[in-house]
Amino acid sequence: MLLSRRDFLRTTAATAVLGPTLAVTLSSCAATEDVPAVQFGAPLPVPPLADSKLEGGVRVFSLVPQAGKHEFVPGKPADSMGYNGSYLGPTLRAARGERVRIDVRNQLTDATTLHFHGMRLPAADDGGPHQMIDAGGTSSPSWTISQPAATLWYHPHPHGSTEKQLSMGLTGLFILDEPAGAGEGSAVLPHGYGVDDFPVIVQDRRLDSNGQLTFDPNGNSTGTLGNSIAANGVLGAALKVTTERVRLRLLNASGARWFNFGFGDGRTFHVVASDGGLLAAPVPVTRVQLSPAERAEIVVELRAGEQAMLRSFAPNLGSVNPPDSFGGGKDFDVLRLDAAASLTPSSALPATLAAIPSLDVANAHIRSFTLNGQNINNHAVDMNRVNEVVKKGATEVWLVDNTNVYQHNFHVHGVQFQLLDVNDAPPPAHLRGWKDTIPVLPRERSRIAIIMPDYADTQHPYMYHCHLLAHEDQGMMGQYLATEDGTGPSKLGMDGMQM
Ligand SMILES: [Cu+2]
Repeated sequence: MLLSRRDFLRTTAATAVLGPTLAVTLSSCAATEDVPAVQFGAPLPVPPLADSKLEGGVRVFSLVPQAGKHEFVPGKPADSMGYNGSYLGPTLRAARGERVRIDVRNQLTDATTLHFHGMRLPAADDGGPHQMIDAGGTSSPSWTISQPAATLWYHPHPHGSTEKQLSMGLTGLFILDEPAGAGEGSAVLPHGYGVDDFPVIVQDRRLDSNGQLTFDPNGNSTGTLGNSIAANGVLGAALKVTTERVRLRLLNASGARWFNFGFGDGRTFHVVASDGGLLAAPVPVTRVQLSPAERAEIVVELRAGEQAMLRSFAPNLGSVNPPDSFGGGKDFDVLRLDAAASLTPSSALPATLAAIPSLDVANAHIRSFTLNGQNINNHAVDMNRVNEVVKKGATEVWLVDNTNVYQHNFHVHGVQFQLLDVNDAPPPAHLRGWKDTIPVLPRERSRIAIIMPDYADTQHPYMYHCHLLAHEDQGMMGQYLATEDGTGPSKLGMDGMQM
């Protein structure tokens, strides 16, 4: 018996009412199609805040990439990977102005890297594919946090194995705060970690009939699409809400799947932050779409005693495709919010959140990036070749153009940028804050304004790439140097190659 996903969701809803005997029957039925049956109600785990120690004014964290076992399906432990544990990693947290150091000890049997996605930092500390950490090896990147409060994240970036290592679970959040007493908008947004402020790492996972993680980068033109949806590593998660408003820090940590988040009852919620920090003001929406690696912080209001299902509706992947191509066309339940019988009052949302500076692009250097197949500007990455050299701290405008009939996205390391326009039209309000990753739908052209990194280095490049992980692994990536005067070598010396 084959069920469409929509029928399946209806069936699942029915089993909740009809009881466990029927649920078993329907589970075995649904297991014959591509989406295993899931009952919602498992408590949403909250990744622990990482311990840190102060050493001479430096906040020091310790991360150990390691193999483990993780149960997506009860009784069927899957081989997995995590940081300081068996799946995902602790949430790192530091404030603007603090100097941090991350001591990494690689206990995997494979080489890895540790990339800080969205962070303004020196290229040598970025953890891109040039900063390989051998099995058993260590690394200690260190820098000073110099950007606004934001929900960033960390993950491996070894060229050719990024999809595999992320698929196994190597992903964590890096939350940045304003210095204590800085008095910005987040002070009145929900901000009690694990109380009314929750990280929600959403991933599609491809599980086989034994509950094991698998991946299939060549399964379609955009990479592995999973058959199960995990929130913080759990299928069918539920969050007990005890306050009138909750802040959800949504990260799409999938390899290829796009999510179009909304609620089952169509309720309005507010987007308060994009990839790189708070928006100018809360933006009321009923949907927020995230391509892989994008984040959105949302604030949801609940009534006492109610349930609200966070869902992913069929994403907009561009009108040239049939709806179910490349991960379109499907709805998924993601996370159920269960409001307590009485709720602690929350502050009203502030009218304004953060000042987003308007970047002066009148004299900006303009560069073009054409996305075609798994190439950028007709080339797969050459790890020795410098594709672009920029002047440190300069403002540039990059044009990103997708000539394909399927979607890509575009991420630039070491910076946050602003989306100026999409096909010459202004972006929607919730995409007008700081970004580090933008969707690029079929035949779409976007312009972004970037303040280049403040660090000059003629040896260590930053990467830019499609964040569909199969594309990235296939070489849909380029590299740029930031130097004092905007000139530099077209090849990296052997000193720059640490692979
Ligand atoms: Cu791509």
